[in-house]
Amino acid sequence: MRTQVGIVGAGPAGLLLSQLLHLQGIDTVILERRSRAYVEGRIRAGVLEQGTVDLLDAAQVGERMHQVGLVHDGIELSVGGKRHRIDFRALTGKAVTVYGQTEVTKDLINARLAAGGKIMFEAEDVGVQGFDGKAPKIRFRKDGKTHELACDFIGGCDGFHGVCRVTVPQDAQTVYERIYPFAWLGILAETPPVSDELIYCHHERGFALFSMRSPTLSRLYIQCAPDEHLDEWPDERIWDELRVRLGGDAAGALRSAPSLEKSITPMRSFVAQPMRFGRLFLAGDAAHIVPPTGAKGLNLAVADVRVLARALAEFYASGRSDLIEAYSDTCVRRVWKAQRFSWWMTSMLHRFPGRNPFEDQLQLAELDYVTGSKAASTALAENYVGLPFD
Ligand code: FAS
Ligand code: PHB
Repeated sequence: MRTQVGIVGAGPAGLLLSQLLHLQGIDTVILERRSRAYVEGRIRAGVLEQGTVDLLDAAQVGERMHQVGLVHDGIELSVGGKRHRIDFRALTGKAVTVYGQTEVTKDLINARLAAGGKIMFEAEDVGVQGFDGKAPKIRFRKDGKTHELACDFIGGCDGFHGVCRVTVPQDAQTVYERIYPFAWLGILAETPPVSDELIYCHHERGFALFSMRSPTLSRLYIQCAPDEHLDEWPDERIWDELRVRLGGDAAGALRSAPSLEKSITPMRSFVAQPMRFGRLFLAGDAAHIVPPTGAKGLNLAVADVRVLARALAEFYASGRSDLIEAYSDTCVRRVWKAQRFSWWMTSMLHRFPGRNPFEDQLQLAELDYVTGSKAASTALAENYVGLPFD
């Protein structure tokens, strides 16, 4: 088998890269180890920066997003039950769109398959090789047979637990990591959101987030210990905890419902750089992980693919390789700004075990400053809606 760009992973990064290259007449094959149903069933991110919305439109997969996505002009920060609105529109002229990653993934898969795109689901034992030379190859097993895909370039879009990053020699990359002493317990429930906009709660019992997927579907998170088990969290306990951390009138308005999905996500900040090794390009979670407090995970994956698709299209169109050479440096600059913002939001809004009273007061002073200063809330808004592209 042969293609121009072999892509490992059918998450948002791999699918969007394939779609953007297709629109430039460049052939791709995606190898995904999971089934289509599994990939389309995963509940992950939900907030899209304006830049992500614009790129999904450019990729011709934005129609349903504009039909059912919710445009939000701001968020609320709740401190000890007192709510403060951060008005993105007034502070930056921009907004975000609430549209589930699950839906983005479905739209991209439908578009790829409708255009005759090649996505191999349930591809096993994927291995990448030869990317330090001129003839990269991807080996995989499908239906019990071993296959080899020859290509010019490899898009390593296989997420944090993928094969591409770990195939790169360790001494060729530098890894930066911070693991947080807490996790997020998230549920999806068929109940109306308590507010029209997201509410990020700082509370002495820990962080909570009130998000949504539609006017009838809520996505809710509470901070928990990293080693907690789901069976310690029956629905009733989750709803009680959500009410306590939200407080105020909204707590009374929160209508509980059976959880449709329940999961615990560990919290880490992670960067592996550079993001390019010869003809292998890492994009998205394969190269970096942010704690979800800043809603940057999906948006960073899309930002990487924006740079990569353009670099490869220019190479095929004109033979230019300067954008390919600059791929890693261009992406890493944005990655670290998003890392800084995500770490800052996480540090400001979560309760760290073993903290001391001095740190408690600093956290409250930070929240007081951010909710009271136009300059500080503008800085938050600017990062949340998405920093301009270089
Ligand atoms: P993905 O992980 O989405 O996709 C990688 C794909 O590669 C997967 O389909 C995987 O099956 C496949 N793959 C892996 N190894 C392979 C192999 N060896 N062979 C073939 N295929 C392989 N962000 C937020 O902003 N808000 C959230 O609430 C949020 N929640 C999250 C919850 C979880 C559990 C996770 C893991 C992430 C969450 N994120 C969240 C971040 C998330 O949105 C990611 O940033 C986003 O999925 C990144 O997209 P990709 O880089 O495409 O990686
Ligand atoms: C979500 O809706 O899943 C979501 C929203 C904002 C975040 C994280 C997750 O910061």
